[in-house]
Amino acid sequence: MTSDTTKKGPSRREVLGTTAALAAGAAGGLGLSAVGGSGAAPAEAQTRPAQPPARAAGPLKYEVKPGELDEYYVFFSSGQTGEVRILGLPSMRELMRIPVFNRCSATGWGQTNESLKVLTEGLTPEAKELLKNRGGIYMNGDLHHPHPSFTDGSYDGRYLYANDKSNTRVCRIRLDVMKCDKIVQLPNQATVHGLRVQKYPKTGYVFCNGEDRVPVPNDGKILDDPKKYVGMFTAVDGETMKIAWQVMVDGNLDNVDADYQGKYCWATCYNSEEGVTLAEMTAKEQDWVVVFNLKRIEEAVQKGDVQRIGGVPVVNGRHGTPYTRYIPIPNSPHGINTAPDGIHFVANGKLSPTVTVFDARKLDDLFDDKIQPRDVVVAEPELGLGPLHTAYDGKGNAYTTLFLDSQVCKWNIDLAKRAFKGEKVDPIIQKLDVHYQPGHNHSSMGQTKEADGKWLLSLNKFSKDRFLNVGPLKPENDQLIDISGDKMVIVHDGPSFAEPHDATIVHRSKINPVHVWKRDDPFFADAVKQAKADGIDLMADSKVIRDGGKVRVYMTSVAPAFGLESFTVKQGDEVTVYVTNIDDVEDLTHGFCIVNYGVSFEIAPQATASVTFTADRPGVYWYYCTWFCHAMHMEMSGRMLVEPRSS
Ligand code: CUK
Ligand code: CUA
Repeated sequence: MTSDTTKKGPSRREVLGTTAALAAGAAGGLGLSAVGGSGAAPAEAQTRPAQPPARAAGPLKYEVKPGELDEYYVFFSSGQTGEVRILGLPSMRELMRIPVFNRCSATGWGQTNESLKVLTEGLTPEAKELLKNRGGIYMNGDLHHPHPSFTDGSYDGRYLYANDKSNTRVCRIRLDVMKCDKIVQLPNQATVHGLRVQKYPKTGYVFCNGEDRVPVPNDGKILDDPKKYVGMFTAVDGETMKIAWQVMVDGNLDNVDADYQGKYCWATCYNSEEGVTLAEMTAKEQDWVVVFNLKRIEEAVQKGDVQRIGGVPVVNGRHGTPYTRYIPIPNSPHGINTAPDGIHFVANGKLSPTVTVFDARKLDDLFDDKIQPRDVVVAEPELGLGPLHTAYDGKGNAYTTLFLDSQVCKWNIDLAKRAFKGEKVDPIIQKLDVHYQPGHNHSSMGQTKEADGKWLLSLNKFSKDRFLNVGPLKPENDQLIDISGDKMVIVHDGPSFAEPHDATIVHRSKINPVHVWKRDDPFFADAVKQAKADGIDLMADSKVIRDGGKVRVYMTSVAPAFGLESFTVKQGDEVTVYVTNIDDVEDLTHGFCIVNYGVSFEIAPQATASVTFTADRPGVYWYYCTWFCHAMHMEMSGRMLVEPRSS
């Protein structure tokens, strides 16, 4: 794969692809730009027209002028950066970052008491033990799959869920304030990769694929004995963020998606060999899609037909049990995507040039053993090399990324089914070069029953020559594609830092965040409670409360002043500073930073935030506001005076 990427000249395929696009451009009245801007590896640069290519004249407007707002929110994962990013579409401007599994210097995520509660309360006992001498929190995350909550088959604007592959956690972000409010670590599981949510009747469950197989419990008694390793699937309750149940499976689960009926979810599953080396994992010609029967699993949990491991109910869902079915498909599949028609779902071949199309209406019969597993397959078109993920336009077409071919393939589900039955039809409608090596792709509202067929994002793993050289570490390249016409047209290249795997494109009508915090918000309820116990009115009082060796410093912030111009503590005190932003003005955020003390955090309008630290160095330490808030912002400061310990 890598060699294909690194020495990619103008291959025969590219030349062919360009020719095809030229023909298509002429037919569709699309100008040359879609071609001129694409496919150009460095060696080809000289043959490019001297003039920059004109903008694609796709039918959709994609320029968002100053003062105009985007039509869609895009929730981007950030891979190994560990955060969630919000983009506007079609402008592709980055609007905000939501820290989740990372530490954030600007907001104080990972340092404020409010964030530490979120980051620590859902850890397993084993992780708490591990992190005891490491500050209590993981410093890294690998966030792959962000998916908003559903009601009745479409987004309801409540929450966004995402996985951390690196430390087996699942987070929830509140879409009213765009902050993470819950993180749970999954027991009995090593890595959580695929994550999708229940679409109907609502979310409901958050489905979490365990990818790596490990011993359960993983306490060192079993080591190099892979036959005893266990693969696990988890359903988290999206309301309580507690583990609802787990299912023990065969193989390694990769990606997952759910139906539109609330009956099933399905996951791609590789390593049916259950090996631990690359050669072992890819030895067989076949792997599976695993289908989970939600009702049967719930009944088993209710009846107690479970083992309790690590405090959660675990159902045995291996081959031959009533809870799952394993449908054979070609070796090492990757993405799995439910179509907005509520009927079809597609597993992407990765090592196989095919995708496999299933009909969800046949699953009842499969679970009643009236048909064979492969009878659920209704098409298996060959699309090209390295199919990874598929998106939909709601008009019967599918768009599959071809990693090795560096293309997006548009194909028609109905034509693929007819070809599968033996008719002489070609399901492939168009192949478009993307730059380069796409992973996920996403269509506007395409993961809901309200798919609108307007935009497609191709999240490409390599950017190479597409941007100014920034050194050996290059950005990824996210390309915006207009799919509203007969032909796909690339209209925008967007660099992004490591590494948006996945994204969700949500129409702005579905999301309605607040402008200022509500004072009774649960996010800082602990601070409000403590203040009440100390007789403090957070909206008015700035005061120091001494409680033995603990000192609580309460102060307001209102542009351009903190409620305290100085406060005094003793060396060795455990100090908690609570800052309440009493400004009630949209966009008027303050920050609180103590110089040389490593303390810094954000306080948005009407919020309270706090940090606890030990005042272990005596001296004068200025604190200042980090968020430019006023003409006198530079003067928004004060002094912490730390008296030396009297010996
Ligand atoms: S995975 Cu990254 S390209 Cu983690 Cu969704 Cu397919
Ligand atoms: Cu407050 Cu700057």
